[in-house]
Amino acid sequence: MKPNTFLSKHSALRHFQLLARVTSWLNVMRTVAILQEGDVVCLQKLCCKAPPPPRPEYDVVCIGLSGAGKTSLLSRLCNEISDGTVPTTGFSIKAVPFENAILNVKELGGAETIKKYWSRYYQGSQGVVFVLNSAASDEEMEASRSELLLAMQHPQLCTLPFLILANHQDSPAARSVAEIQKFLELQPLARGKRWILSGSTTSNMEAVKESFSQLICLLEEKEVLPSRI
Ligand SMILES: Nc1nc2c(ncn2[C@@H]2O[C@H](COP(=O)(O)OP(=O)(O)OP(=O)(O)O)[C@@H](O)[C@H]2O)c(=O)[nH]1
Ligand SMILES: [Mg+2]
Repeated sequence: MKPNTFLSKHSALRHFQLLARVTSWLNVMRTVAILQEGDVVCLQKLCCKAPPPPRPEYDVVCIGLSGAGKTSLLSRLCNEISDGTVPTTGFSIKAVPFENAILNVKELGGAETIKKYWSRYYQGSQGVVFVLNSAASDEEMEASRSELLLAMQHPQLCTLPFLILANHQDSPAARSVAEIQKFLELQPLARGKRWILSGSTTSNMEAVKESFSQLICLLEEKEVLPSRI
């Protein structure tokens, strides 16, 4: 009897151990199954989420006399830090990313030898950025004004929104935005046109981004708004 009892106890124990192993294995399997299920749900959520809509792109031409700061501002907007900016020979194109849009900005060099060819590169533009040096001599300010007025009257630009940046605002000799607005006498010519005049400096790029955001708002407007002046 005893050996039999021992055997039955022994086999019961083995059965119990086996059962425990199978149960724990089943639990593990169930846990893995649950995890996998969860993972699938997560993956589905990640993969099946609609991609964000593409940002609209606008082609913008950037002009202004040499040294106004066009390359410096655009490089910083693209997070490119360049020491010792060299004058732009010909033109340079940068895709400048903003939260709601991408601006493909074509900067035209402002040197005397290049300036006369600016109008050849206007075609296809949807907006204009005009940069001037607020601390320039009166003579250079006058030259800037003439170029701006020519651009505003050009058949390929006259209906487009303009962002005018009175740059170098950090310079001690810089004229204020109000002084520049008075000096430029844009009112008669710019009446009915969409334009923004903002002060800017490479040392405050947040303000520059805000000015570009306002330009993007103008670019997004479907219909031409009445005079902003
Ligand atoms: N203090 C100061 N210096 C600036 C500012 N913007 C540009 N500069 C300096 O002005 C010089 C000319 O700047 P650029 O960006 O090359 O000017 P640009 O308009 O591209 O000139 P071109 O390519 O020749 O038409 C550089 O030495 C810049 O560092 C500014 O807001 N403040
Ligand atoms: Mg340049």
